[in-house]
Amino acid sequence: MAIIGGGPAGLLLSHLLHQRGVESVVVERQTREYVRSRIRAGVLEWGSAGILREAGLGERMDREGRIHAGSMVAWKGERTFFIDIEKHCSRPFTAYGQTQLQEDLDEASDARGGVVIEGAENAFPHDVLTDKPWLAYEKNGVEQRIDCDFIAGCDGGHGVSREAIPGEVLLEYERVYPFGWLGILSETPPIEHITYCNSSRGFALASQRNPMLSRYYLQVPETDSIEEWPDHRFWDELQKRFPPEISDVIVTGPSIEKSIAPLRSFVAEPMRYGNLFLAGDAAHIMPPTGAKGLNLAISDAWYLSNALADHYTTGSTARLDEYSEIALRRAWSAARFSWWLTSLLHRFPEEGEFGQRIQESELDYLASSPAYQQSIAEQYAGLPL
Ligand code: FAS
Ligand code: PHB
Repeated sequence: MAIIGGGPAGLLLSHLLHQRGVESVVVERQTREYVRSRIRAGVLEWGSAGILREAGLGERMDREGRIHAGSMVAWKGERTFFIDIEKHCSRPFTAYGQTQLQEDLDEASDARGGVVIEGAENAFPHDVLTDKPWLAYEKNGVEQRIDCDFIAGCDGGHGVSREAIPGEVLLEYERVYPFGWLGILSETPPIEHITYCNSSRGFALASQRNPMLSRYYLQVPETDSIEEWPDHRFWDELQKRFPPEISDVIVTGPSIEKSIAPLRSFVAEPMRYGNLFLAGDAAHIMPPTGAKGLNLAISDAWYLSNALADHYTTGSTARLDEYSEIALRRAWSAARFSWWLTSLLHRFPEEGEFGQRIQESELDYLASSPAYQQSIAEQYAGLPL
C-alpha cells in the first residue's frame, strides 16, 4: 500500500498494516520534526487507547498519559459541573498529546524499518480504478513512482487525495464557524480537570499535556492574529471567562507555543474510490471541541488495516467494500456531537442574549439530568468501534 501523509492516520495505518503482514510506504511532504511541531490534540478516547495498546504503542501513553474519569463544564461565571464518564459508561479517556503520539509512531516506524519518505513533493494517486494503481511524487526534484495494490489518502484537511475523486462522485459537506481557537502551551501545572467553559465573553478550555505542561484555549474572532494576544492579555481574558473557583487556581506563566486554529465541520463522501481509500482529516474535519479529530484518524486506520488484512489473507473484499460506510457512520456521529458541543459552548453574536440564555439553560438542565449526562458521557467517551 502507498500512503500519502505521515501524520497520525498515515503512520498508524502503516504500523497496523505491518503487524498484519501488509507492506506499505509512506510519503510525507514535511520533515518529521515539522510534523511533531504542530501542537494539536490532547484527548484519546477509551477505544483509541485500546487500539494503541493492542498495537504495542501504549507503553509511554500509559506511563505519561493521565486517565480522566470525566470533564468539567463551567458556565454563567459561577456554575460548574463534572460530567462523570466513568460512572455513566465506564470508558474514561486519556489526556495524551498528539505530539507525544507522533513521536511514538515515528519511533515504532524506525524500530520496524518502516519506509517513510520525508520531503516528498507533488504526490498524486494515479490509475486508482485499475488493479495497478500507482503513486507519483518528487524527491529532491526527481520524479518517483510507487506501484502498489492500494493507495491511502492520509494527507489531512489540505491534502491532494480528495482531488483524485471526480467531482461528480465526491460529495462534500461543510460548516464554517465564525471564530477560531487561540491555543497556548505553558510550562505550568494544569488544573485538575479538563474544563470547558461557556461564558458570555466566549468559550474557554483548560487542558493539559503533563504535570508541568498546560494547554489553554480561548475562542477568538477568526480575523484575530497571535500578535494581538500577548501573554498578559491571554491570561487576563482566560481568567475573566472561568468562574472564580477555577480562575483562582489557574497558574499563569510564559507561553512556549501560541497558535490560532480555525474551526470547521467537514465530511467528504465516499471514503473510497476504486483502490484509493481516505482516512483521517483527508476525509473529515471536526471542530476540536469534541476532541474527535485525532480519534477518528485512529479508528479509520484501524478499520482500514483490518479490511486490508482480511483481503490479503482470505481474498475477500467484503470489509474493503464496507469500509467507507462504516467509517462515515462513525465520522458523522462525531461530526454531529462536535457540532452540537461547539454550538452549546461558544458565543454566537448573531444569537444575541437570547441565545446565551438558551445555552445557559441547557447547561442547567445537563447538571440536573442523569439521563442527559449519560447521553453526553457516552458520546464524549466515544461510541464502541
Ligand atoms: P494530519 O493533518 O495530522 O496529517 C496529514 C499529514 O499529511 C501531514 O503531516 C501533512 O504534512 C501531510 N501531507 C499533506 N498533504 C500532503 C501531500 N500532498 N503529500 C504528502 N504529504 C502531505 N483534534 C482534536 O481531537 N483536538 C484538538 O485540539 C485538535 N486541534 C487541532 C488544531 C489544528 C490547527 C488542526 C489543523 C487540527 C486539530 N485537531 C484536533 C485535529 C487533528 O488532531 C487531526 O484530527 C489529526 O491531526 C488528524 O490526523 P491525520 O488525518 O493524520 O491528518
Ligand atoms: C487539548 O488538550 O488540546 C484538547 C482537549 C479537549 C478538547 C480539545 C482539545 O475537546
